Amino acid sequence: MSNIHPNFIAGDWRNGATSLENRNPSDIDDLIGIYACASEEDVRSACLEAANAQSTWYDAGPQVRSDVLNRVATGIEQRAPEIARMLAREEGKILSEATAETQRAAHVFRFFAGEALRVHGEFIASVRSGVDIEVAREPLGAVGLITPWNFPIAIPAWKVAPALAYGNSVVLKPAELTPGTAHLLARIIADAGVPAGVFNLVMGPGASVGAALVADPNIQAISFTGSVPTGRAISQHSLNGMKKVQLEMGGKNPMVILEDADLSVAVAATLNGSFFSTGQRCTASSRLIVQASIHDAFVEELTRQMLALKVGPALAAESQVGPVVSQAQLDSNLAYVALAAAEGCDVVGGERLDGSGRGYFQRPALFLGATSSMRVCQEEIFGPCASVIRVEDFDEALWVANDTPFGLSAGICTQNLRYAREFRRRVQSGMVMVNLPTAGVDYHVPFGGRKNSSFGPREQGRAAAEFYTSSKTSYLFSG
Ligand code: UN1
Repeated sequence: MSNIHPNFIAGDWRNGATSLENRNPSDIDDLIGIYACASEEDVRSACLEAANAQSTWYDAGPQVRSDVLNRVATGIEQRAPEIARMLAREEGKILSEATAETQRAAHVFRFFAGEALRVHGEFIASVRSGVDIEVAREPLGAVGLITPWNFPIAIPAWKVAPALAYGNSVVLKPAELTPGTAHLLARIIADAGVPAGVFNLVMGPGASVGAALVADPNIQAISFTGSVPTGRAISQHSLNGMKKVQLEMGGKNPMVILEDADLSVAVAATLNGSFFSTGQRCTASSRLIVQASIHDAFVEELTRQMLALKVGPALAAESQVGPVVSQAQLDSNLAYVALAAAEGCDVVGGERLDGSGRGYFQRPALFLGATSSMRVCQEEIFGPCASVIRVEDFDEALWVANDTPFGLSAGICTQNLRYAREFRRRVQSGMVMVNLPTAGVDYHVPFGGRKNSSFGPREQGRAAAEFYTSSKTSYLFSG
């Protein structure tokens, strides 16, 4: 396959100096394509062109921006089968999940096509007579967006769409493991009539391409989703350059099961939250905090359903759980399975499985008999593994739920309104789910967390305006 999928810079499709192979984690003998890596010079050029093009895009006005975003949504819908296949093939999500994610991306673009028409300001009476004050929202300029491999179209969509809606220009750096989906999205954005330079795609490793983007003086803000160490490094570099920064990082999300829970609701929510998408979601439920009186019944039913999950190639119709994304991630997951046993847990599942091709398959795992201070209960694993912690009552459950450096999403299964309300009020997380999986969020409401999970303004919904705009307070005296 000699065809290299190029970067998109200043309206041109440009090959980089080097390239990367994109392989299928369901079968690593399947080469999906070869994707260009941007050089430092490419990144510099993309950032400069983005900065130069931004004011034209802003001046074009809300109708033009809204129309373009609507065309992107339509383009995604029209090419949804192709995008979903690519997503499943390069990331390993099963096809139904990949299809749902693709639809979500189209919805996000439609939502922000509407938001482009609803940029609000404020008029405030001055304390001085004859003076009027207006607070307006303006775009930031050129923004750098760095996205992870686990949602290869939804996360680019929920960063690119608001950035463009509010009049910014964009340089997108997708994860090096999943450039194919981002590349298809870039083609759709280019075809939707975005002026040259307003949207740019630079592919390649974070250490070179991402770092060059973060350091570039033409970039006013960075929005990043990924790991805590990378997020921390990005925030420090952004601070040096006085860039605005938004970080979405890890989770160690609790799912509390109280004794009055509807068992089938609790098991369904947990199965989904812990193991669907191979557990590769920052919103995955990785700590199952179960009241003693329901513990055995819950664990028995969850174990039965977990072991019945069909793990297999992402594109096979019968698969319910696809492969782990990469060899490195699989090695890390298997090391955590060994660690759970070493820390004293009773491990169910978790072993490497042979698929039909050479893929990174792993059986989902439960770590029974865990306690909150164990490393497997404190560190994000990012795989199909969940620890089960037995607690006596609601107060202990809440304490354990909050005993983590993360605070993204938190779930509780109960039919008791008092406990549901108390949990909603006192759990230290950005999102709370009652009788629902911790993962799988709506696309039109704020997304984000507390502690090590997030930094900066929330993403998605109307909250996205906080990050992608800057407020300007103007005073007018007419004399
Ligand atoms: C979801 O659970 O629907 O990387 C979205 C992640 C999150 C997105 C989760 N930023 O897993």
